[in-house]
Amino acid sequence: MWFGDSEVALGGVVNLHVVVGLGATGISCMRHLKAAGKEVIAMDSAKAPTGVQVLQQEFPDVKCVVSELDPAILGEAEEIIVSPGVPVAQQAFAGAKAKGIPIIGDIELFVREAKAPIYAVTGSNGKTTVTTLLGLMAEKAGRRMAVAGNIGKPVLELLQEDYEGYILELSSFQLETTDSLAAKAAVVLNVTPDHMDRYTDFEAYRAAKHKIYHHCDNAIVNLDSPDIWQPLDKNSEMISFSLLSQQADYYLQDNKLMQRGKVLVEVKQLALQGQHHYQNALASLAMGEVMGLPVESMLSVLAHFTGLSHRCQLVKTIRGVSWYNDSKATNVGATETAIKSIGELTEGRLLLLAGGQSKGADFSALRSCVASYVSDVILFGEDKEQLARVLNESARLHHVDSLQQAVRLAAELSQSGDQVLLSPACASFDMFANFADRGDQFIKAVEAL
Ligand code: UMA
Ligand code: ADP
Repeated sequence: MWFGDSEVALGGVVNLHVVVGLGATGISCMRHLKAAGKEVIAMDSAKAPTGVQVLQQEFPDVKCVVSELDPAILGEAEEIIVSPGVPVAQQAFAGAKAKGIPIIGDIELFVREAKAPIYAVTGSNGKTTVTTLLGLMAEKAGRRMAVAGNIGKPVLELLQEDYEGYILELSSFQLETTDSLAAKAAVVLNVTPDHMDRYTDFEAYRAAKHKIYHHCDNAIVNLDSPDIWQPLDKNSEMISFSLLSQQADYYLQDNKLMQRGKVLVEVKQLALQGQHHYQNALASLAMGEVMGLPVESMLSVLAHFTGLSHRCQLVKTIRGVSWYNDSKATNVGATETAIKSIGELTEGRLLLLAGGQSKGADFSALRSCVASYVSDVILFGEDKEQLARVLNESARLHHVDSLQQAVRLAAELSQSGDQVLLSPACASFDMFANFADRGDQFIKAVEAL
């Protein structure tokens, strides 16, 4: 379907740019390309994409194809700009690919224009936390740095203003379609399986994350997982962090965060306790070194940062039972981390609420940590049977139809001294608008107990 003048034919259109996906990213790409005077067509597989009204208001002359992607138009483009949520493996792009038409994303458009240094963060878990920490650390040091990317704000929105640096959270989807990034510093925090419905295998997912290191000046690497950063470009300086090895530049030793033999801080002085929080702190300190941030301002942020909503946050303690919201745990690695960190804190039982959309995940990695720490798993959502098949010998399983039922059942099953953890290991889109909506509904249900 066409919006706009259906008489318009493609013949004669030169330098055509096709923007695929009309969410937040697509709209930012439209604004950027139109401001640069480009000829643009917008396209979206949805019937009524969220950005279509903005598009019609701001660019009434722009043609927009909805309901499906049109391979013929894609095949006429000089460049195709896809949103992160658009898989480029789909058939509609085959012809364009065969013709060698570049398929890029908003990050590629951004890095071609950006003048200030880029500090780039990726990983399967901890991206938003580390990106936020770096933003707070820069602010504390009085530096004018922007924060954007997968965290929510499309990067192209930053080009309007002057900044002395850009702190970007980048997803594997965004990195897939970016070739010109040459970050001042880049970090892959960790890589555990996620988005397996989008990648052919784990290696393809890992390779997408690894692109963040291409042409970077300083590669910040996790010494505990060499497979996620090797090999590095020969011109990149390496700064390492580790939870296990004192050979790293930043590491954990005797409950202290260390920098090359020097004690930075005892972990008990940090607002957040637990191995993954220390990993995020060490990675942030290493990135901050390249950003030129004073250690004191970084440590001050770490001392006060109590974490982001929906990431393993204590909601409330009711009649001796502590209720934790970890709705942002949308993959197995995040849930494993939450179970271990809460499980190790508690003498009582741990009850887990999990389920949703699996995204092609293999849940078997959860088996042993559930067996070690969890007494009961309350399962909900589209792929709960998949979880049940894997966990049936690890804990008592209960099946429910809604998150509210899960909360009520957990209240019946738990007693003083126990912990209840919502950490779904799944995406939320089967039953909720997004992970934040799932977390908010959980909090509401807990508060109603
Ligand atoms: N669409 C198509 N064809 C398709 C698939 C999607 O036309 O085959 C259309 C949809 O109909 C929709 C549009 O694409 O109209 C949506 O694009 P999008 O999913 O890329 O969403 P945006 O609103 O542009 O948000 C994106 C990121 N979304 C995804 O990666 C799925 C946001 O990350 C990011 O904050 C934002 O750009 C700004 O950079 C969200 C996310 O879930 C938070 N990220 C994943 C994660 O963190 O696990 C990677
Ligand atoms: P991302 O942006 O990569 O999704 P977040 O900071 O939003 O990361 O955290 C997502 C989930 O991962 C939360 O459940 C959080 O508790 C968990 N998490 C945060 N940091 C780490 C880490 N370093 N390793 C493993 N899990 C983590």
